[in-house]
Amino acid sequence: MTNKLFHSGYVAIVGRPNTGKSTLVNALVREKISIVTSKPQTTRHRILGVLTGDDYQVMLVDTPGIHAGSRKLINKTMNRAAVGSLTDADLVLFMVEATGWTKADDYVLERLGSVRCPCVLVPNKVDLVKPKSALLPFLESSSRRHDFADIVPISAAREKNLDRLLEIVLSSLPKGDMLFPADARTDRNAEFRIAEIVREKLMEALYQEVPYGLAVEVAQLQNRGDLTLVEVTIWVDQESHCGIVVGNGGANLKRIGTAARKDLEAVFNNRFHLQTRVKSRKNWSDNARALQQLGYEIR
Ligand SMILES: Nc1nc2c(ncn2[C@@H]2O[C@H](COP(=O)(O)OP(=O)(O)O)[C@@H](O)[C@H]2O)c(=O)[nH]1
Ligand SMILES: [Mg+2]
Repeated sequence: MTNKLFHSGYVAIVGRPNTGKSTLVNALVREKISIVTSKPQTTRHRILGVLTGDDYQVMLVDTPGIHAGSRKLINKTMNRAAVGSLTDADLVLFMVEATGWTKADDYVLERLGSVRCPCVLVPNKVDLVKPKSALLPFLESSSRRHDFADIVPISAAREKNLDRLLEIVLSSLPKGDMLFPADARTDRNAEFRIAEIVREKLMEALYQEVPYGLAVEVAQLQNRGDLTLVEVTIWVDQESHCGIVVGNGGANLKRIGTAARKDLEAVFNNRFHLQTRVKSRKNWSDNARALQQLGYEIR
């Protein structure tokens, strides 16, 4: 039976790559749910951040950035995951950068045309708007682009105006039951989150095309009281990238492993022993079977 006083619903967070969608989910849930780097196309999956209050539960749907271009299967899969999340959303937050509207934002807006639920425009990174007086004209011109239910400028990284955004999110929720336990913060399991944290460190440390050809898989996970033992396999899609990832005398991989371990220990509140191995699998990002094995939903 539906609890009359309880509200719950899905809020899809969409936008072109790099606008700060994952940063927003982490800030609202107050935990690292989704990895963040300065590189576009960091988020590859649809990831839920769950925020529960006394009388509500919001499922914040972090999505891969919607983008034109690459025909690789992984890119199509990412776009489909993002656009698919719009179907069952009760509210859409469309994130752009407050520093300026781009063609890539138009591309996303075209895909929002058929969405039935209200769409709130969320211009992020207001801290970067210079001079400050440029914000108002940006908001005015943006409001003419679509019939937005509201426009809420924020800084996700500096946690500016998130209270106002949360108010709007909560007021949009339909009556509904709790779908996740009250203490859940995400729908993703430990293996997924561990692999993602390692991928975040890899993406930050590597350049050019190497980060985009990476996948991380947890091969072994063992809990021994206050120590967690993890073995991960890092997949690259070209043999020549193995050496780049490992670095001179293994220096790169060591640095990446140390950074990942620190984060894992903070997120899971436990000690970690992390072992990494690099393997190559040619063109995995364009291979349906490989993608499926690595947890991508191919439909
Ligand atoms: N200056 C500034 N940078 C931000 C803000 N929010 C996110 N970023 C940065 O923008 C980059 C992309 O963020 P991310 O959350 O991964 O974007 P996503 O691709 O949309 O998920 C990262 O370097 C973030 O630190 C913000 O409010 N201000
Ligand atoms: Mg992201």
